[in-house]
Amino acid sequence: MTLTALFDLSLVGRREKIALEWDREYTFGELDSRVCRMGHVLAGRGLVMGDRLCLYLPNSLEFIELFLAAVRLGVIIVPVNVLYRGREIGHITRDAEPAAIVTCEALREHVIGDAPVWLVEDLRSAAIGQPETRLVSVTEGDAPAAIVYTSGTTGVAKGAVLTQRNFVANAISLVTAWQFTPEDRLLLTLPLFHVHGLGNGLHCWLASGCRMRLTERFVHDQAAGWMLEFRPTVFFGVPTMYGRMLEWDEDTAREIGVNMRLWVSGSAPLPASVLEEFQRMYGQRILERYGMSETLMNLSNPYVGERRAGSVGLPMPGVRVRNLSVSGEPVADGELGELHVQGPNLFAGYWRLPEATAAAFREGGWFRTGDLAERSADGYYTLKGRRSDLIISGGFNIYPREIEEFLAEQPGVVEVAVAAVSDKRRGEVPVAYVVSEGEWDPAALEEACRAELASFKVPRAFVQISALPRTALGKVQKHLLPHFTKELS
Ligand code: MLC
Repeated sequence: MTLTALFDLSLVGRREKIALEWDREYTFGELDSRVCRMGHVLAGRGLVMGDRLCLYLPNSLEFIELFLAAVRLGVIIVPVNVLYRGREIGHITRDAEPAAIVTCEALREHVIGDAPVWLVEDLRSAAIGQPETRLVSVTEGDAPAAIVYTSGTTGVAKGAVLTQRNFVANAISLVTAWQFTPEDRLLLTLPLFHVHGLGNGLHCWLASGCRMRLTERFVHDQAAGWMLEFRPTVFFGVPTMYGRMLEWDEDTAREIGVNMRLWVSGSAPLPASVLEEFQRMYGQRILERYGMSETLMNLSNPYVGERRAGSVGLPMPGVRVRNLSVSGEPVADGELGELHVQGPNLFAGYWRLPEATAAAFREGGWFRTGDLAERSADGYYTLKGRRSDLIISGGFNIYPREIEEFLAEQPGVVEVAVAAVSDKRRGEVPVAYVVSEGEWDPAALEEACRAELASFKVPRAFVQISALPRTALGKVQKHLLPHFTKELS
């Protein structure tokens, strides 16, 4: 099945129903017409099947229109985190070779590279006079729908190619497992440039035909008001958001809880203390699930049944999960292994990187997640750490290697290691340990990072050390870095 066929169940099948609250209410029919018009704009600018189109845009109605129009034309969307800056954007536009990068006036100054820049403000005006006839290329479900950049141990972001079928399988499986109906009301504050907001939020909405209120982002001192006003039945969030919601007053929490049927958490581990306190205040138990950009959703605590604190639950429909030892043998329940997954949700490979793609899979199409896990005797998986030194801050992934490589290029930096320090609000934040020569100027290092990297990747502190702790073979031992004690929140 293609995404267009799946989404048409709502866009065509529920034309009169209210679909979206953005600046006003839109029916599915109106939305469909807007997508048709945007399709003509894109086709008129010469986009054809297989072309890449970067979207460097905050959440908006136009983001949705562009995504859906591209999917119909077989154009591959490359979503770009709005917090990315020069270095990150430069890499993506060089690597994906997009026909254009769509951005807005406010973000334009950050776009570098040779790709043509299309302003969303212009596309919006151009769409007004377009016909409402449908342009749909004949694609199979195996056609790529998006390339989502995800960093790796190499320090350079790799493009995970997700097919239409990957997204379709994910949406159908979530709608079923989490019991979505057209009567649901989804409040979506997650960014659409990541698979959590896009593949879960946007696609569950369109596949189920429920009503969605979209906001530009999660603003913690406004979100309580949105919830009281919109009365959502479903909310998708990262643990930082749930942590923030514990700061709201108890009456508000109780009131919000009355209409809600499902709170889902993902993208970073949910502390058991947040789960318990949230249940006390809101009257419901958050459902924790586990996914990745390369695989979309893999495991979830059950909708009906025990939602176990600290566990990411059981395999999603259609997903096979194995816990394997280093040599590829299944490990016994209760023992630590590396989590491997297989199913229709697995991406097609890394964009133009056959070697990295081959390295990511084992025989039989099993994808190596890089996460270490244990399975209980009754089948629940619990994540116990990662093979790589990935840092997750507020639900955004940070690969230390990328920051280390950037800092190593700065004047006076001899050697550098970036490691995670725990943070009450964001879960983890990066801290840089630097061996330097000449004058020690941490402010200059911070400024350089701010200019070229997303704000969540800028180290929260720069610590000068005399040498990096290394093994006899020269590998940096991050656990031996001086313990960082300064309060960061
Ligand atoms: C954060 N910022 C944003 C932003 N989100 N700016 C623009 N648009 C957004 N969507 C910036 C803020 O301006 C600020 O910048 C800094 O980030 C911190 O924001 P905050 O609101 O002060 O902090 P906080 O209350 O901690 O909330 C942050 C947050 C954000 C939770 C809203 O971290 C967030 O939206 N996280 C979601 C990440 C996500 O969707 N991950 C999914 C990955 S997919 P400054 O310059 O002042 O620091 C994946 C697979 C899976 O992992 O399984 O889901």
